[in-house]
Amino acid sequence: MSLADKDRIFTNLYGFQPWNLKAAQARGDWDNTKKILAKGKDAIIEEIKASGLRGRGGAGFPTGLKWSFMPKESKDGRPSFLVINADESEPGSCKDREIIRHDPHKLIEGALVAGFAMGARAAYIYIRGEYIREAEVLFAAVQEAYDAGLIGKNACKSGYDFDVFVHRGAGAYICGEETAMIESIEGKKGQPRLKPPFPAGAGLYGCPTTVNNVESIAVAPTIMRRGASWFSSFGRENNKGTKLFQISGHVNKPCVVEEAMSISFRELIEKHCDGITGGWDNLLAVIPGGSSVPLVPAAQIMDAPMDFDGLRELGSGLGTAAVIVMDKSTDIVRAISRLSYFYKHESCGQCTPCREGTGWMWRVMERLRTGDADVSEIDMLWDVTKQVEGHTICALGDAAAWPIQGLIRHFRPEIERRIAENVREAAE
Ligand code: L3W
Ligand code: SF4
Repeated sequence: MSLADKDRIFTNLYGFQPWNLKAAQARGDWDNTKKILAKGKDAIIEEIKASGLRGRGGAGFPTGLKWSFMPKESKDGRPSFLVINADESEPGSCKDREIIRHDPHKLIEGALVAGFAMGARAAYIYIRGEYIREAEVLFAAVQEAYDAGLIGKNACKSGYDFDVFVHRGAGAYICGEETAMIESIEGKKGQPRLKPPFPAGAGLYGCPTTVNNVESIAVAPTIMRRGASWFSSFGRENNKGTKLFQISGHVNKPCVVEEAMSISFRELIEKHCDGITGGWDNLLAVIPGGSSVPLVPAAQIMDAPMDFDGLRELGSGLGTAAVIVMDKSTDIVRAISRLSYFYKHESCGQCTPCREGTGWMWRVMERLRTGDADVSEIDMLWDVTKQVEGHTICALGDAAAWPIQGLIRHFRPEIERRIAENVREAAE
């Protein structure tokens, strides 16, 4: 099932209308937000739980459940905080950018609704440093919301005080990891913390904190207005709602589009991208969830449901739903080697398997790319990925290992061919 226009949450995704408060209100944002807050904290959390919303930042953790981890009342005078992850740096991902550019009031209203439900004193929106124009829009939209009394003291005349701060990053991918983000906001070097404790127990400034992705927060007001059952009518069990897909690479019309969760890959591409360049027979492989998830070969993904479970069953994942399409003109070994370089470059360096392993993996990948390797090194590389996976403080180690595992799993003959040809050339 695909999404009808009347069911789209992000009605200004392409910026056909202004982003400002007046235009946002005309689209339905900030419409009687006080009434949503009047439902009470527990009712809001229950509604979000019932909607089936799962985190849109990559991990898919149930959003309402995460909110419920926050303390109901402050026991020791410590405030609670909401941190919104707008450090969108995953290669292939560009959906949060579109929300902030064209629909920032959905995010700010969502911050108030989510923050209120969790008893948060303030929200910090951590925006990727490279998003310069987007940060300008966000600063201006937050100021509009303050000026209109929608946030700040007695937000929306609800009797609730709630601040929103925008914090710009400085260009480190790792600051998108939630605890590195917290460190960075605190003014420290952005390095992930060990978990547990999870941020809900000890987060920003040691206070209870929830970190949510931009999209997860921005959909909350619409869910509250249209109801959990409306949202959960899209997708399938355990994979509910609408979702922003970002489709790049070898399609005729790359785009960011809101669709029903669980739409098939084929329908997604046919409906919104005018198909694959050179036709469906020319499709080689797809990275369906941003560079951190393994690729899926063409034959397996064609009719797969684009959701958490469907892609996990294929040994990959929905991630951020950044769909990177590669046709047969792609040098697949080179593509994955380039991703290896990215993870090596972005490793924060505090744990040995990641700091050393990402460098080793990239160097071996480069030799496999040129064919300047022995066939036995394919298995050795596989072993190295297994030494890194699951042995690091944060998920960057896994993210560096999985694309290589996907390549070896599905394209081993191509790697062997390069090695064989290089050996032959050297002998001639
Ligand atoms: C309390 C528990 N809270 C889990 C919370 C946890 C976090 C959320 C998910 O990585 C993935 C990563 C990237 N008590 C809890 C609990 N939580 N158990 O739930 O946690 P986790 O550890 O499963 O994931 P994560 O560390 O948040 C996110 C992948 O997403 N990814 C890339 C994303 C990139 C961006 C971007 O560019 N902005 O988001 C793509 O696939 O590799 O696997 O909040 O605290 N018992
Ligand atoms: Fe840093 Fe890598 Fe360890 Fe994450 S896995 S904490 S990025 S060294």
